[in-house]
Amino acid sequence: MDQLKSRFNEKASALKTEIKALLKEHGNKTVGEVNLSQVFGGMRGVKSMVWDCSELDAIEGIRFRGYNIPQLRELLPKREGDKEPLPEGLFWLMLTGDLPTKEQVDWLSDEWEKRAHVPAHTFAAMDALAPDTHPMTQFSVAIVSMQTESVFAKRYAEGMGKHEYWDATYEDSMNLIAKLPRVAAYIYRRTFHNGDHIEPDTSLDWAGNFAHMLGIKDADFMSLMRLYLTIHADHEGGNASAHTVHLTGSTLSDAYYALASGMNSLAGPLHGLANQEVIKWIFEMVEKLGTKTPSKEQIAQYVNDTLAAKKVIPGYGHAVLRQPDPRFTAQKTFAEEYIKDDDYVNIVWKLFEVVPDILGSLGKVKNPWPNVDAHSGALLVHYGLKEYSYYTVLFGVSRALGVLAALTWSRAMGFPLERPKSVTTEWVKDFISNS
Ligand code: HAX
Repeated sequence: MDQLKSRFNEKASALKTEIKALLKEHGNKTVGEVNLSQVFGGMRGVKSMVWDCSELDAIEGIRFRGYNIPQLRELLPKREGDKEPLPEGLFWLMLTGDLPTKEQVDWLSDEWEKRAHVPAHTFAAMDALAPDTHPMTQFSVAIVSMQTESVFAKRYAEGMGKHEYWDATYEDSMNLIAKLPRVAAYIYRRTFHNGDHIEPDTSLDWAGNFAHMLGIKDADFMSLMRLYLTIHADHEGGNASAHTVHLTGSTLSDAYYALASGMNSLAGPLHGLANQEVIKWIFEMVEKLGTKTPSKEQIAQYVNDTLAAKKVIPGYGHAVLRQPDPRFTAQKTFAEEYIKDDDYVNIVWKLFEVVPDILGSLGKVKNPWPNVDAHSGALLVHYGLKEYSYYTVLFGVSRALGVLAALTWSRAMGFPLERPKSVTTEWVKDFISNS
């Protein structure tokens, strides 16, 4: 058993015993009530699943195993000469609850490199898609096509017992994460660079190698990718992509099916696709106003025009957060440190000064502040990655870390098939008249 798997097994076995005892004694305790607005309103705030890898607070933002983003930036191991955390370290933290050492992270980089082989039929599946297929569609197809490699599916067919589910899911998760940079870079080069692919550089870490295969030759872009792939990884369990992976996985669909489901969910404009929508909307603003240095008044007018057309302001608002997203702030801090005077970054910062007041004045938007997607596009454009339909794939590569760590936990805890109750409007009317 490898060192991460054995560490995980120790932690998971102990927690499973603890949960069993806890449920035996307190299983009937009520943790909250559900009102009709929540039933009709996307289940906001309904406590209905356990997700130990990260936790979201409306004001404080995300914490991964208790650590917030500035702490992760400081405490997670880094590549020599770089200031940004290695995403390998976050995966170790989410899976074990412990901050890893540099040696443990280096071991994980090597382990993922060993598992990175992508089957030939996956490249063929991507090549069979029309060149203008959206990159998220290509990503989802590629992930499902790799299901042929699933250790879980193979061992299930051979009759594996329940006690082995976590082990097979761990193997699938490690293998899948290892393969994603190659697949994602292939999609980028295929779609935007005439299929001029770049071979992996095995001397690099997971994120660094991904940046290398994308073909953007700037050391600061590698640093950005390390930070980007760290901060997008997880946002507790209730967000759409995480919850989708959890739901699909609960049927004992393997990690490949579960991750592909989650990616299809991430591809919606109210969720991960918002990162492409933000920069598209900013490009259209620049085009419409005829300047890359619009005044705050011009920006405010453009924002009001967007709202008058009954559209949302992409990159603003959140179902849980009630403050600027710390992931937005982390990217702003990165831009302050690494990027001097960039027109698109400046627009993002001016939007931050203008949009919250406008959204707040509508009286219905619960969170007028920027979310993670408000900033990422301007950083990518700065380094030359301007093809915005690709942006959600970057988010997806990162999100895999969190949702697959959580999927491994779910199988280790033996969480059952998820099956909430739906009601009809007729039932609701009867309920009201009888209450
Ligand atoms: N612009 C305009 N109106 C907005 C808005 C925004 N950015 N955010 C919320 N509203 C509106 C809602 O559309 C809703 O209007 P109606 O009552 O007319 O339908 C009202 O304000 C109340 O919504 P809410 O309770 O504040 O927000 P929700 O929890 O329902 O939705 C969303 C949260 C993120 C979907 C929402 O804020 C939104 O659409 N934002 C823009 C898209 C976006 O940036 N999505 C990415 C979110 C982060 C993420 O998941 N990244 O991957």
